[in-house]
Amino acid sequence: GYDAWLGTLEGTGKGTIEGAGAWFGTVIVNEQHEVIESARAEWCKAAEELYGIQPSVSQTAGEGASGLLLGTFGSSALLDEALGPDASSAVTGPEGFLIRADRERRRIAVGAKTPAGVLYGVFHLLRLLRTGAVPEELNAVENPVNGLRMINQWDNMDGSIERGYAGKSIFYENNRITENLDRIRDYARLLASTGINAIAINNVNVHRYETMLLTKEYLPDVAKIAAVFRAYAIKLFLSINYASPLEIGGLSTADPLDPNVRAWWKSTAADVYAAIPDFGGFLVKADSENRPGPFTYGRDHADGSNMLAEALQPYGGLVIWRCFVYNCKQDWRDRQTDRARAAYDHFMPLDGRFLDNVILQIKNGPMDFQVREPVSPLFGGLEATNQVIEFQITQEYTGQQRHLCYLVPQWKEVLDFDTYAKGEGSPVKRIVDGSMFGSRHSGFAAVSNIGDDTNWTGHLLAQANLYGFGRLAWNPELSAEEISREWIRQTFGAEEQVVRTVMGMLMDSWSIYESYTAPLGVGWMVNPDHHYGPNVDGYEYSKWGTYHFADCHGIGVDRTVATGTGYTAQYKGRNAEVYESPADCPDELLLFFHHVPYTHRLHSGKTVIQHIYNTHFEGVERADGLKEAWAGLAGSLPDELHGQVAERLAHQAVHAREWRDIINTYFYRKSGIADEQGRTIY
Ligand code: BDP
Repeated sequence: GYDAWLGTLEGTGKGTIEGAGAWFGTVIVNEQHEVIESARAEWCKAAEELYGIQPSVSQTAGEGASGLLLGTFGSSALLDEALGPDASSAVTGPEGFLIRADRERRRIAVGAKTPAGVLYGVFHLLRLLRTGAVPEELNAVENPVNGLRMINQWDNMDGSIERGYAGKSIFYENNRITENLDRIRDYARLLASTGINAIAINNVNVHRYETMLLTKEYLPDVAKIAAVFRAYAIKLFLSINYASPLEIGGLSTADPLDPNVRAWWKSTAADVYAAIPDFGGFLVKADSENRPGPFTYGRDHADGSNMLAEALQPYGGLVIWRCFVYNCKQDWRDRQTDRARAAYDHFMPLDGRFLDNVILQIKNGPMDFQVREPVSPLFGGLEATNQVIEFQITQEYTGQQRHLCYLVPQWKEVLDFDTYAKGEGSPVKRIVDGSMFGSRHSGFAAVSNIGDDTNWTGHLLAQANLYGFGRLAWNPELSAEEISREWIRQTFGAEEQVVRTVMGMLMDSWSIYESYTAPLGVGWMVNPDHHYGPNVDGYEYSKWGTYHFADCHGIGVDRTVATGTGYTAQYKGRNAEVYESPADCPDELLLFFHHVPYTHRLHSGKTVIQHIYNTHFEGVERADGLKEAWAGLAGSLPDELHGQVAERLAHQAVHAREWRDIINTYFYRKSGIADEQGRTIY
């Protein structure tokens, strides 16, 4: 699993392509640029691995030459001629590319406006070849839909990873930056191959050592990592501690309006850019879950972020400011403290007050990466503020990479959700790609799921989530099926039974996980702190604002305007009405928005209690089904890879039973209502 989707095609051996020697035997490239050099190296490595060809590299070639031509537009007459006259108009964005094949000459040309575009073009070419394209049919134009396509590492310098489920950090050990850059380089390759162009390399919870990454002691090592990513056209960002002026600056305040604080950040920015001239900027978690922020000084988040933005502005740097801001020490006495309301309540009044190089990073839902949540109403609410959407690839609440949960279908639902921001037809994807409100900066960010496990993601099939995130950030119109098919074919080869089976497993997995965990959008019900495994009341009587309110009469959170927290009013148009009404609210979100009796009848025709029983019994059967489907692939995949996944699926099946039994028993005891089908509930 180490090579992930960039390896040889498992089980299928070297590919054969008619005339491969002519098509792939030469690379013609005449530019000196490290990103183009990466593109060339990727091509040569893959040609060797896939076809057993070691291409020769040349700078020039005669008109009739065959082979692969690489470069930016205008870099050679031969390339321009091979790409055709419409090339530069077809490639609209700086990172787009064009691929053109010439059957007669046995020549493929990859051209772009920038070296980054050339690299993406080569990776796309390899993707096409790995998924069965024949050279003569290669013709493609691609332009990424989203500008920022970013990964967030939640890595700590002691080597641990917050919410990491695949081993230790590949970036840090013993509070130092690792000296082993090879693994980081391989990670950069994987990310760039999916189109990722930015990375924040430390946890958003920035503690003592991570705070020091901004100091002259650590910056030279940070610069080494930046150099690795630079060769793959990925910009490096750091998460910063808002209290840095106090903790490492020797000041007595971090007040964003204090002149000394402002001067300190300016000189710190100068140090950072002296070490890393193309540094991306800062990612900031402030006033959230006990992290410091401008609230301490009676300032708001526009004051707080704009101050940093001014410091970075001379260098073109960005401030990515997270909206995951809520009171984590609350009780429910005051309806207004509904945690779901918090981000909107904090940030809506600030819309339009942020500088141009500030971007708000908004989690997909209002709570926290649950298996099911509505879409954050900030999407469609904010109109005059740069925004990126934040997804969680690491499976904190979706099985922690021990359970299978392919998240692309969930992300697709979020992206396709109609916000009604400008009336019908205002989906989230048009807001986060910047087109709806003409935002200067916009895009996707997500929390990574990798660690130093050999296969990167612990669960081999969880690689599909990392791959899928990058692909979706590049083009949110790709379907979850298409993305899974691409990933499977590049990872496991083309055998039809393998492709069909794995795709079926991936596509069902989110719904399976949802079916045996917290029901109908209510969320949580996990063990506190580590968040793995069932615990219905684990968060029920704590301060985190994460409740289900189950008693002997009913369950769910009343978030209506009429009788509840008023959260539904944060939505626009039809959404506000649909969510306000228990009769209209979609089943899968009913308990997120309403407190209902167990006998409440869903649109499905089932009562809430019967739905809980049914889905939990079926969920276990479906988890067993995953295990069996995979067992059927023994012999069609390398034993080692097959074994890894089989082991996880066996655990999942057992653990799904634990979920079923705890949830069903709890609700049977609370409600006193028996299962219609008389199944045993312990
Ligand atoms: C929650 C995690 C916590 C993170 C936080 C965040 O439990 O570890 O620090 O999100 O996004 O999901 O900042």
